[in-house]
Amino acid sequence: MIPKSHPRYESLILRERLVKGMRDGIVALEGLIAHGRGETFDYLIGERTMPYALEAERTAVATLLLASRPIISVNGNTAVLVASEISKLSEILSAPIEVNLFHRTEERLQKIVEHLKKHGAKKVLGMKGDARIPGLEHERGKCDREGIFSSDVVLVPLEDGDRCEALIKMGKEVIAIDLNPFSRTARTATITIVDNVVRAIPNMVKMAEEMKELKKEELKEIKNNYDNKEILKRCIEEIINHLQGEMEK
Ligand code: PTJ
Repeated sequence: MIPKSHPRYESLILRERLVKGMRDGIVALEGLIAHGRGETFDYLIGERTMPYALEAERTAVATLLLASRPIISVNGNTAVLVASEISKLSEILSAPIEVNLFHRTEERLQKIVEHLKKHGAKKVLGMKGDARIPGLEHERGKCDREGIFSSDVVLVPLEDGDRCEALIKMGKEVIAIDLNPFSRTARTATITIVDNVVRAIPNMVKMAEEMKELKKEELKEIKNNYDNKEILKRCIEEIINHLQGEMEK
């Protein structure tokens, strides 16, 4: 058992949840490695939501509220880390969830769907796999025709660059949540949220609750004022500042 007094309590609890998720057949073994990479970048930004990330999260919510067919793509890590929060976001935004896996097996897919439903998700797609994202040969190319395939805006926590690029080529707007601001995903997405999913999704739930009352024009204005390149630049500047601060301690 990890004592609450441990200085790295929060971080260790997340690890425990992922390891349990892996033993339960929800998280891919490779998901543990991906989490480790995420932890490193989280350290570099000081394990907090930076102002630029809040701006990206707000714009992401505006974009999802304006979408005609929004969808939330979920993989193993996301399901274990933020199942209830993702379900809540899906409900507020009227955006279905689709399980879409890089290391796809029907058994794991089924387990993730059940896990999400247990945590409040009403509509979970992904089991059909009756369409393909053009240009993707690996399993993540398999998706549902009524879901990701025909969506106009896709929220993708923990993405791999390949699919992000392919979705953009299909004419979709892609919102990525990725702690690595240098990844291909971060560079390709329409909106890049450089934040931990465990902070980003609860932030977005709160924002969606408030912003769903806004007029379309107000949401469009938020979108129009957003510049993803600038956000990534600010993120890297913040990393440099944070490291400089650490050096001077
Ligand atoms: O469940 P599956 O089969 O779809 O497999 C999922 C993984 C994560 C294994 C697969 O998508 C993968 O290999 O991803 P990558 O290419 O390693 O990319 C994961 C990205 O997510 C990396 O850039 C990490 O920095 C980032 N990341 C990891 N944990 C978090 C994160 N970003 C935000 N929040 C996190 N908690």
